[in-house]
Amino acid sequence: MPQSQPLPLLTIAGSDSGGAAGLQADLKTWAALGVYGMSAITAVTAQNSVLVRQAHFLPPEMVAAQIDAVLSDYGAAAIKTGFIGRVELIEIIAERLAYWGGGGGGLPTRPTIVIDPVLVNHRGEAMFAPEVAAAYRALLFPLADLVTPNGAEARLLGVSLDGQGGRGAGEQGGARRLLLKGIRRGEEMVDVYWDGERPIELPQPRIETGNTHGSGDTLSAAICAAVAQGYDWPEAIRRAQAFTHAAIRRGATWRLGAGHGPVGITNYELRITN
Ligand code: PXL
Repeated sequence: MPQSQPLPLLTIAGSDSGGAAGLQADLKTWAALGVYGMSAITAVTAQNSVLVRQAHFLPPEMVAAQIDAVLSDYGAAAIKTGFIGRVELIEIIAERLAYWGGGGGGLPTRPTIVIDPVLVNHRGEAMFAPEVAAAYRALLFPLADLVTPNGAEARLLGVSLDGQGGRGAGEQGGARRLLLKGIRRGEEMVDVYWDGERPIELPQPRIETGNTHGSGDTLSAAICAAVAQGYDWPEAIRRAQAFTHAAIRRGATWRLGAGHGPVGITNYELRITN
């Protein structure tokens, strides 16, 4: 059988030495979904399931060089950003995304851009100075096809949807589309999608486990892949939710690390059919 062309996807994200979140979660998700993953590293973190011990941010020119190297050769059907954490990195990433997305580098089609605004740790505590959230809004929101904050990040970014503290239709901060991730409602976890028209609530049964490290990254990465594969946004989000749900279920009872354990990213379709 002839092989179809792989879809190249780029994550601009931090390394999680523990392999649970960050670019490791993105690349595992993309491998499981059968797309071709690439990475531009923003920061190297020394972390495990218990804590982030250190973060070393790369120089802006090095982040730009990685983005330019891969896009000028492989191109990308879609791009996701994750852990960035510094205003000067946001500035250079926004500049390079505007260049490549605006046709400057001669890409045949504009890559879809998903911004996962990583601003808090898993306890919901802010990790960076307030200027970082402001820079996301000013520089990355206008370039984004979708922004995927959790509840705590939405508050730091000043975005809200109807029924989540907003007035009227909500405040989307200039982003074209928003996905508010992981709102707990009784025995359900609800993600709310909003494209400026009406919010779509997407509930999932809650899985009782502490092993959710990387779940937000996995969801955003899976959405990025599904949109690149041609699904419309609500359907891409549904498929990504199913994928993430399967990852949380797979890791729900395992014991990896003493703290906030990782999700079990896996090719669940292969597991089901084999
Ligand atoms: O899950 C968000 C996240 C993503 N990437 C890196 C992180 C974190 C959370 O701490 O450290 C590198």
